[in-house]
Amino acid sequence: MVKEERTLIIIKPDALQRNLMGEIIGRFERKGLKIVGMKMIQLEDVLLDEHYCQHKGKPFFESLKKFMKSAPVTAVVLSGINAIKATRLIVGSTKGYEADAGTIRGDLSVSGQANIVHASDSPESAELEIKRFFNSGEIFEYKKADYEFVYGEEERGEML
Ligand code: 3AN
Repeated sequence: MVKEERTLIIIKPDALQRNLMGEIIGRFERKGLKIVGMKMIQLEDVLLDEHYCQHKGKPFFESLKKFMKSAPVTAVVLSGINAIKATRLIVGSTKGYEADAGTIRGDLSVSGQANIVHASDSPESAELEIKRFFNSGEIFEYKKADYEFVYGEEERGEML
């Protein structure tokens, strides 16, 4: 039986301004990940101070916050087997100019700051971040029509 994980992505203001939102969401859909929550949010200091607390005091911190407040972001909860790792692989490493080709950042960004999308980096941060951006009523459970083709029999717990 698959152990589904949930993870959070945040589509950043640069992606909105560059008309890349559909492209980004499409990449996760095509991978087979399931969208179980999605909303636009105008970020403010309180949430950003919490979300980026590990960067507080770094030279780029204020500029990062200004960028993240420059337009609404879209927060998305994705679900699937090993979704946290799969999502980080699709997103690519932090700096667009050195991220692998084929990843979102590698294909669509040349920046260390304007790098299109945030993705939770561990089960612990995924849980915290989903709670930070979503109420339980904003996350949905439903059966997706392609489930039997996205996963094998054993993963679905249907082996005889
Ligand atoms: P990731 O998003 O790959 O997990 P983190 O957590 O190290 O990377 O960085 C969080 C965000 O901070 C990045 N997505 C990026 O927007 C910004 N950032 C990280 N390093 C820099 C930097 N050297 N200069 C400007 N912005 C940065």
